[in-house]
Order: sequence, then structure tokens, then C-alpha cells
Amino acid sequence: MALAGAAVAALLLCATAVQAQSWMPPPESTRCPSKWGPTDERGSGNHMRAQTLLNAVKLIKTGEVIELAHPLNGAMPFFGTRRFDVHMKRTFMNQPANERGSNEELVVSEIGQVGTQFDGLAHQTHRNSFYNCFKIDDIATRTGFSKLGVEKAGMFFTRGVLIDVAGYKGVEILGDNYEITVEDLEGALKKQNLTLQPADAVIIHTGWGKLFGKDNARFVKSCPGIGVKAAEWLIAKDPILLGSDNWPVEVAPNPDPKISLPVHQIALVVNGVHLLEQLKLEELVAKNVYEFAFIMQPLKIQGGTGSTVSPVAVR
Ligand code: UVW
Repeated sequence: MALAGAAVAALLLCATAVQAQSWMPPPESTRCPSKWGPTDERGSGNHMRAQTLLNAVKLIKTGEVIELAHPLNGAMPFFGTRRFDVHMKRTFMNQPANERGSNEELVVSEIGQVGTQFDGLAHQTHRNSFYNCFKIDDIATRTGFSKLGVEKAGMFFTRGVLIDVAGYKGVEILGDNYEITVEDLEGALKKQNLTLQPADAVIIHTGWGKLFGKDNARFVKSCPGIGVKAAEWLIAKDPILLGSDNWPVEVAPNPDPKISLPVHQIALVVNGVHLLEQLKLEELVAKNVYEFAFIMQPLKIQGGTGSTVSPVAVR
């Protein structure tokens, strides 16, 4: 009797513990092989077909280009020990008679993971397992990852949709760790009279980008963004990427203290959907540009985990 009581108590404890953790990475058996095939290394980048580009071209009416990247410099906010140091190597004076001087720089940086940045599929894992269940021990080399490197992501030229959640909520900047809900996304899209389509570059405006380079300590300490539910809702719409003006796209820290950046795993590991962080969105927002052609080519860093990028919106 006492043993049965103890067993029930243990079961209850177990159930409470499971309940207490709001999200767990799914087992490999349910996430692999990827919907893009068992050897796929490109994930959502596979959306980039000729028709995707041709559809996006139709959104270009005036030829106006709006840049979505912050300049790269040492005054950017950095996550952890990341850095961006520029050492100018000037000026080499060439010998021939035309006296041609030549300048260049040496950059010391986590070049895939600073500033406005694109997350490749080698960036995150669940334990030792990446997207499509590639294993760290099988693909990590001294010179980069032999699978899932950012050089395989390809070029992005697709429909971009800005979801202005801060505008929808009537604020300049969402609260420091506000979790964007599915209702927020639906409400903002309805207000903008837009629906999401497969292959969209979905970009979420939180207002957090206003702190970039101005209050870096606050910028990296926490941020508003999507949580697990909103990420799953967005990924069900089959986007080519999810982007935002905060540092991790998602809310940080996660409201559930037991989990760390779960949207990174949901997007990159479970679904192979790319993330695009620290976007500069003020101009798009000020001009009410919610639908545009989105164009971006990540650096071809062989075996790299990501790339600093300079995406543009064209309308
Ligand atoms: C981490 O790598 C933790 O974050 P990010 O992808 O936002 O740079």
C-alpha cells in the first residue's frame, strides 16, 4: 500500500516536472528526415526557386531600395564575448611610376554572428544533433562544418512581409521581455491587410532596434520577440526565414526559465528555417512598407555557422 502511494507520488512529481517545462525538442524520429529530404542541407532555402524570384519581382513598382542592415563596427551590441575589430593596414605604396597607393583591413570577428546576421543551419543543435540529424562528430572539422555550412544557403530573392507588432500595439518599443503572441501576429497582419504565403521572408518589428548602438547593454540583456507558440504558428506558414530587429528573433530570456532560446532550436534544428537578426527596420516602418521584394546573399563562408549580411527591401 505504502509502495503504491509512493509510486503515485513519484508519478505526480514527474508529471509536474514535465508540465513545468513548457517546450522540449522533439525526438529525432519525428524531425528526421527533414521534409526537404534525408540528405538536405539547405532547409527553408529550398524555397528559392525561379518562380519565387519572379513572384517577388512583381512587387517592385518604384525601384526604391531600403537597406535593412546596420553598419559593421566596434560600437555594435555584442552577444557574450563576440567582437568586431578592424585593423587598417595602410598604405602600401606600389613601386611603378603612377604611385598607386593600396589600403586594406584585417578584421577580427565572429563574422557569421555579429551585427545584422543570418543564422545558418550549423549554428544550433539539440545535444549533438543538427538539422536533419547530422551529428557534430561527423561534420565538425578544424576548418568549418563539412555539412550545413552557410555557403549552401544560397541567394534569397523572395516576397518580404513586415509584421509591425510594435505599431499594432501602439508603442515605439515593446516591453523588455514581451512575448509576441499569435493574436498579435494575426492582429497586425489583419491591420496591414496581408496574409502570409509559403516562401515569405517574414520580418517582425518589435522596436528593439531603436536601442542598437544607443543602449547596447539593454539591447543584449533581454528583448521582446516571438515565443514557442508564435514561432510554431509562423513556421506552419512555411516561410523562407524569420527575421527581427532584436538580437535573437525570439523573446529573451524565455518566460520559461527552464529553457534557453527554444525558437533557435524550433527554427534551425527542428524545421531548418533560417533566422535573420538585428535588422534595421526604422525606414520600412516609417514609410509603412509592409510588402516588398526581399533580397539577400549570405557570405559564402565555407562550413560557416552564419553570415553577417546586408539585406535590402525593394518596392
Ligand atoms: C546565439 O547564438 C545564442 O544567439 P544568436 O543566434 O542570436 O547570435
